[in-house]
Amino acid sequence: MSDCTGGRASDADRRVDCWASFTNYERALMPRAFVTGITGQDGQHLAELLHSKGYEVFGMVKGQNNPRMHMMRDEFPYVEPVPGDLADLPSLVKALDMVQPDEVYNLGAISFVALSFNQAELTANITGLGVLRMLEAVRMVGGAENNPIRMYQASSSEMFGKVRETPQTEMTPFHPRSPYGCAKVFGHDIVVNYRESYGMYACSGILFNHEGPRRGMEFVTRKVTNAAARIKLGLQNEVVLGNLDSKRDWGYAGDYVKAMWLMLQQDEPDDYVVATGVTHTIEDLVRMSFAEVGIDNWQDYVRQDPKYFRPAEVDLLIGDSTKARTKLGWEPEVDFAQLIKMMVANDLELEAARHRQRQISG
Ligand code: GDR
Repeated sequence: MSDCTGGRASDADRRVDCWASFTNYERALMPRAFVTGITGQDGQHLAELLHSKGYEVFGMVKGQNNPRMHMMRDEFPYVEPVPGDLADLPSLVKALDMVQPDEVYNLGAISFVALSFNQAELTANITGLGVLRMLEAVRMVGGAENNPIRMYQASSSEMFGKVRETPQTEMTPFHPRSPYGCAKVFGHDIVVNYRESYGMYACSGILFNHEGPRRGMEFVTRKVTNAAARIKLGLQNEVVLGNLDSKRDWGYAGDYVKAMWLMLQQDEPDDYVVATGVTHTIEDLVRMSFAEVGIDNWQDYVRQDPKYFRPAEVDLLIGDSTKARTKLGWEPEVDFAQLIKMMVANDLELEAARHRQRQISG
């Protein structure tokens, strides 16, 4: 047999560069991961990580003719798409029954906080009740006793909201400030409840903001780094933002998915804060992104519009990830300045290439 099999804990670290050479027998021995939210930023990073560790990766795909699947097929050919929807329990049961996963990573959600104010019921259904449905599906497929399926739930620092203490730890009480935050609190609490009630191996990662070149344009980091690049290239005149005073603990998504995987390799399931421990204002983000493209007078390019302010804001987030660092041995490798540099460089290259393409095609 090839020496490429992964497996939990001790041997799961081996890299796999020989995917195509696996026989069906070898594939049957590989650990299997089922991931919701596979087409999102974290899903893509996690797919890469799991593949490098020798997993067979199955990604849940929602809806008909999902356009993001074309991107997945081209960039992540090793991910096996599986139909399913967090709003539909029978589809989750069917998906898990077919995949028979060792690990489930529930990353799927309505994840844009601003949108959750306009689509509160949908957010509660997918981001909140979707977690309950996934837990039920895991119980139904894995069995009520000695369930072998391990589950990771993507909890969020948005649960801390109007923070009760600084920095925030696993013990900090929640005070969510958006329908998204409220739905995440339900998801978090129901994971704890199923773990305590049924002995399930289910963990929540309370991840603080995590970004990178794959971040969607609706989130403030990518909106700003992309605007700085486009302004530098003469493709845009200004960027319109909301609150510049709120503070976030921003890390790199590529670092954070490693913590997700580590949580499922422990002897006992538990919940962990994943954060850098450093906080910055949105204004810092803007100033540093513009400086990266050589523009010091960023104020001349930024306009504020009330439409980007939220009905209730989370003013300050800063996480204490001592537990993840000591128990999981997890450390972030990319700091805020490196993160901005990486994102701006990516946006400069992307926007310049798009511009050249537009010129060629007239
Ligand atoms: P957040 O991320 O709400 O923290 O949730 P986002 O980048 O959307 O906002 C961060 C802060 O920036 C302020 N802001 C703006 N935000 C956006 N999107 N657009 C703007 O124009 C703008 N101007 C100012 C916001 O008011 C806010 O204070 C993210 C998501 O990924 C969640 O899914 C995840 O759970 C948490 O991080 C951890």
